[in-house]
Formats: sequence, C-alpha cells, structure tokens
Amino acid sequence: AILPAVDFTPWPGALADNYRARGFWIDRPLTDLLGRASEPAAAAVICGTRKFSYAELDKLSSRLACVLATRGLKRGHTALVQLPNVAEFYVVFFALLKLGVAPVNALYSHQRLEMTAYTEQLRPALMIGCGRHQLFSSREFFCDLQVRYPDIQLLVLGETEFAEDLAMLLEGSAQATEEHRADFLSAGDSPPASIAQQVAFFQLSGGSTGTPKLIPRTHNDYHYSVRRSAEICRLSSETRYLCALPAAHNFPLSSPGALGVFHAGGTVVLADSPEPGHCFDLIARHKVTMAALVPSAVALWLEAHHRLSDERPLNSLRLLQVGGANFAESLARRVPAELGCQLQQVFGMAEGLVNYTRLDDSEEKIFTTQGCPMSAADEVRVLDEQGRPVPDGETGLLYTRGPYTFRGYYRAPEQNARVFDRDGFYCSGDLVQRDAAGYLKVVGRVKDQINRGGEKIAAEEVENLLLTHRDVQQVALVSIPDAGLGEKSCACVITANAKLKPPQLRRYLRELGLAEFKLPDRFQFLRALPLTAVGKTDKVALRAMMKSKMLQKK
Ligand code: J2J
Repeated sequence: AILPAVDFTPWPGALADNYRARGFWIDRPLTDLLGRASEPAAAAVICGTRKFSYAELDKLSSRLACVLATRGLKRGHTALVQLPNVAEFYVVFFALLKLGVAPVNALYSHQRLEMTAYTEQLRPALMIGCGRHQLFSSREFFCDLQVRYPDIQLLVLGETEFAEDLAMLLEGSAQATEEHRADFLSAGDSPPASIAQQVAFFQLSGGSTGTPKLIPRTHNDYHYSVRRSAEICRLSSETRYLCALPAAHNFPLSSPGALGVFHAGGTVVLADSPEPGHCFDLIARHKVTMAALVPSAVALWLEAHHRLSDERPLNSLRLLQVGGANFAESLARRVPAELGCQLQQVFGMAEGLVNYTRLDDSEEKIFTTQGCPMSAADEVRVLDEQGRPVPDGETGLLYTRGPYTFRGYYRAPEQNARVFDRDGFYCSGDLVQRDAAGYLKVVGRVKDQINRGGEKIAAEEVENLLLTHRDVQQVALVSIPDAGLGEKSCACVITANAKLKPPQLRRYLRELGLAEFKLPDRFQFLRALPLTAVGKTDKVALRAMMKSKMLQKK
C-alpha cells in the first residue's frame, strides 16, 4: 500500500506560487544536490583515512536505499538516525532521501530521553545508531523501545551482537542489482515536482518547551536555502570545507554546510570536534579553504593559534564562518588579524531564516552585525511586545516568514499557536536591532532557552525533569555568564531537604537519560524564587541574582 506523505503545515498557495514564479522553488528533490557534480571522481567526503568520491557517495546511497526497500521501507516512512561526524552520515541521509523516507538526524550528544521523545513523536520505521554510542553499545535501549514499537528496525554502525552492522551492509550491498535500483526509483513514485513539495527530513529545534520539537523541512525550501547559501559564500569545486560542528546541525548541513559543498562539487573534510589541535592538523593536511564554528570554538582556535611559534597550519584557510551564539566584536576583529582569513558572521535557525554578512561587506558590517537575510523573499519584522514595528536601530522581537522558513512544528498545535502570528510570521524569540540596510544585530532573547556555546537548552525541559525528583519543590533554570561558553546553566532549587546536594540531582538527570550538555552546570539552593506581578518565576530578576552571587564569589 502507498503510505500517505508525512504531514506538515504547507505555505499558503499564493506564497508558494510567488516562490516558484521567482525561481526560489525549483521543484527538484534534495537528492539532486549530489548528482550535479561535473566530476564524479572528485572527492566528496574525506573521513579520517577514507575518501569518498561523488560517484561512490551516489552509488553507496543508492545501494543502501535498495536494501532498505527490500526490507519494506518506503515513501511516507520516517527514520531516526544518530551518527557522529562520519561519511556514513551522508550516505544514510541520501539513501533515505532517495527512498522517500524522512529522517530526523539526532545529535550525537543526545541520550535516551531525547531519542525516546523523537521516537514517540515520529514512530519511525527505522533506527540507525552507532555502536560506539552508549545507547547502542548494548541491546538494552533498543529492546526497551521495541516493547512499545515492535515494528521498528535497527541498523548499527559497528559490530554488535544484537544488531545488523551498517558498515557490513554497505559493503555487502555491492551485489544489489541495477534492476533493483530502477525498481525503487520509479515504482509508483510521483513525479519530482510533487515530491519536492513534501517533507524531505526533520530538523531539530533548539526548543524552549518541555519536549524537543521537530521541524519539517521540504525539498523545495531546503534546496533553495542550500543553493542560495552556496552562492553567497561563493563555493566552487575548489572549496574544501571543514565540518567540525555536529554534522546533523542546520549550520554545518546547510549554511552552506556539507550540502552546499556537494552542490558546488567541492570536498567536505570531517572533523570529530572543533578541538584546535585536531582541526589545524586536518586543515594543513587537506588544504582546507573554509570552516564553520561557534564563537566558543573560535576563542579556543585563537588561543591555540597564538601559542604556535612559526608554523602556519591555517595557510589555506580563506573563510571562517561564525554563528550559533553571540559573538563578541572584540573576538570578531581578531579573526582576520590573527588567523589570516576572512570572517563571515552567520545568524541562522533550524526553523529557517539565515542571515549572512556578505564577503564584500565593509569591515564595520562584518565585525558588528550578524548579517542580513540571504533571500530577497525573506520578510523580517522587528516588533515590540504589542506587535508594533520598532524604528531602525531599536530593539525588538524578530518575526520572519519566507521561502525556506517553516510554517509549523510537527504535530504541535499549541506551540504553533504561540510562535506564529496571524500573518504566518514565525517569532524566533530573539531580540534584534535592524539597521537601515536590513542588517541585524542579535542583542538578547525572550525565549526560555540557554545558549551554552551554541548548544541550545530548553529551560522547561530540564525544569520538568527536576520537578519529578521527590526533594525538588520548585525549580528554575537560568543562564549564567561564562567566559568560555558565553553562557552556562544554573538550576535554582527550592527544597525542604537540607542535605540535598548538586551531584545527587545531576546523577538523577543523567539516569533519566538526559543529554550531558543539558545537565545544569551549577545548582543554587534558594528559600524562594522571585515572582513577577502575575506570579510567574521572574527569570530576569533570578539571572541578575545569580550573576551578582557569582561576582561575590570571585
Ligand atoms: C547570536 N545568536 C545566534 C548568532 C544563532 C546557521 C547558523 C546558526 C544556526 C543555529 C543555524 C546566532 N548570534 N550569530 O541553524 O543554519 C541563536 C539564536 C537563534 C538560535 C537558533 C544556521 N546564530 N543564534 O544556531 O536552531 O537565538 O541554529 O534563534 O541551533 O541560535 O539555533 P539553531
């Protein structure tokens, strides 16, 4: 039977027509991005000592799609994938896209709680994990899930005694026949134009609510955002891009990220992490021309680079993109001066809108703004709390809609009612200032989120979990300033148990299966939480209290 397409909130017809008429939506599937390379033998991905050409990436993903098709996976299904920065991440991504199976790519730092939440929301037909990850190093996690979701299939990258090895499957699938291939590519498939309007995959929201939310991204909208990003960043077949942030994240995937590089026929060099020693080595060895980092990693790179005597490992590096969190102007200015490459600021979100400083912008713009929207069709409104436009240069809330900004979280009507206005503009929860030229500065945020070095923590998610501890009566999670990460998290706890200690609470959260980066960096036991006039926790006051407490300690 043909499954119904994955549901999502579509753009209103008039806007969709407009995006098509202006050439933003070209009705091509995302798999196209791989097929364009004029040089099939050119290296698409470098992963450790392994090199994958475009032809190989294409072939491997087609074969995997074939094998999965024989196991009943088909258009309309979803998959939950969790892989580290390895070439297989892209093989799996394209295999699932070819098959019409919409994946959500969980972060490698996610643990049982996050993975279970995604499973509950999506009901995936397939799960793909990595044997080196705690969740897939034994059968326990998957067996527990299987009790509730008996139909879910599992593949694990690496040898285990409970699951089929993805690596073996990729090798073995070499036998898959070409007839078979033709089979899944055409069988009952609708023409590309109708596929391109559908959900290709799900992005992860940084979140500000109790449960992690999923963002449906269509072929049309993502294809455009990748194409336009590649153009703005002037990618070419000469581009050698270092992917040191988690490959699944929207920034290194699409801004212009690995997909932009594939579109341009360049090479993606995978790094395990942004650690400077490791990255400098890869940059020197593979003549990397471009990299993307979060601000906290830039600080580490600057420090490490400063310590080098006369080596020049970054010689080949032309462009460093920085985004994901607040970037201090003082650090921004040091990038070209010390690392010898151009800086590009990127202010984006998995929900859509991405702003870039342009390569030919003035230093002033590049050092002091987070860029302007990439598309002429991006509509941005900067509004006050009453929804009235604020004058240029003044602070307001960012609202946006456009050809690659989503129209609704997956099956989350209540949250959607809160974050979209009547005109379908999405409120990102960021406080920004816009100048006369349309460039934005991010100056704060109203969403209840902590940005821990680019990793987003929804306060409510952690608070709800802490409230399930029998000794926790009230709790509020707030950000505290941190020299390295920009922000860290502090849980302010009201308890009647005078003996309750931070390690107990941290262990409690870890045992619930929460990702490590969401564990509060600090706990503060208080007698009462400050309240606003309407009786809600006053987080502004609480943040100020925590900040002054920390200063006293110094
Ligand atoms: C301040 N805050 C920023 C910036 C994002 C490209 C780049 C980043 C992301 C991303 C992305 C910021 N200065 N330069 O998806 O494609 C904060 C804002 C924003 C939130 C989005 C991309 N760049 N931020 O970071 O979905 O608060 O996407 O709303 O993870 O990060 O987070 P996320």
